[in-house]
Amino acid sequence: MLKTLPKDKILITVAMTGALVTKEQHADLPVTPDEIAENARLCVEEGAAICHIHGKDKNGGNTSDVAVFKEIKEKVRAKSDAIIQFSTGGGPNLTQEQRIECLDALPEMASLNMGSLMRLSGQYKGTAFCNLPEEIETYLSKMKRLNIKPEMEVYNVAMFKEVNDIIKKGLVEPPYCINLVLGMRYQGALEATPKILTTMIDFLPDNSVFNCAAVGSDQLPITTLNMLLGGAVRVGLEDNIYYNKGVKATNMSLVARTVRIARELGKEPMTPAEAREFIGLKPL
Ligand code: KMH
Ligand code: ZN
Repeated sequence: MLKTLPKDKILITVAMTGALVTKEQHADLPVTPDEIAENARLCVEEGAAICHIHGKDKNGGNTSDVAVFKEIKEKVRAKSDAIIQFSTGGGPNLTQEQRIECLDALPEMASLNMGSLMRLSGQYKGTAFCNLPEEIETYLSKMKRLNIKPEMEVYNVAMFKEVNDIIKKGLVEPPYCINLVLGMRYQGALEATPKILTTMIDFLPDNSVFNCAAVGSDQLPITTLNMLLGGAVRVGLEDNIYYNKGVKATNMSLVARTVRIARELGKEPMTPAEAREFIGLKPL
């Protein structure tokens, strides 16, 4: 059986910064550790429990610098009790060896990408977002050693093979946090449609807590559908910079809208403490 959320609860992740959005595209994108920490505080106030975080260098580029991740962690923790989840997807400029380095800053959770996709646009067109089975296992064993809970990022049904393999090998503990990422413009990624979301849910292993991220204008309808189906919701500027057509969002406005919709459906947002208990993290 899936570990669906209690009917009266919603669990919200905010993906605040991402790898691909720039300050030029969105002036309010939080990039520095101070900006990320303040956004995290405000998003938790609005109802987010988990902050998914990418690190940036002084020029706004993706970085693997552990010192940056340590500073982010310290500053976020000083302002809120958000569950801190670092991205090991990093960004297209980073190597496998670099992407894993953020784990040394000891986040509570980290993303774990469950297979490979091909980039289709921009400077990195034709280069793979590469996550081979042995690389997934390397990431996982470091997470296990450092007591960091993985959130498995699954972009298509083929990636459930990797999910099932690591479960069979006992490399990941239940409940399994799985983020269904739909609508990425990469070859091998699936569209964000209701049919694809429900199909992906059919493939989830028992004891999964399932989250959903959907890109661009699909974020609102598809994450709302996931909420109705007993899953968690990921919103934020990493996946979508618009509140509605032509109107820029902020991380806080996207979280606040999710909470309003949830409340109309009789659901209250889990606090970070409640979310820690639900997904099996140690209390702070
Ligand atoms: N933006 C997607 C690539 C990661 O950072 O590791 C999903 C993601 C994965 O957030
Ligand atoms: Zn990310």
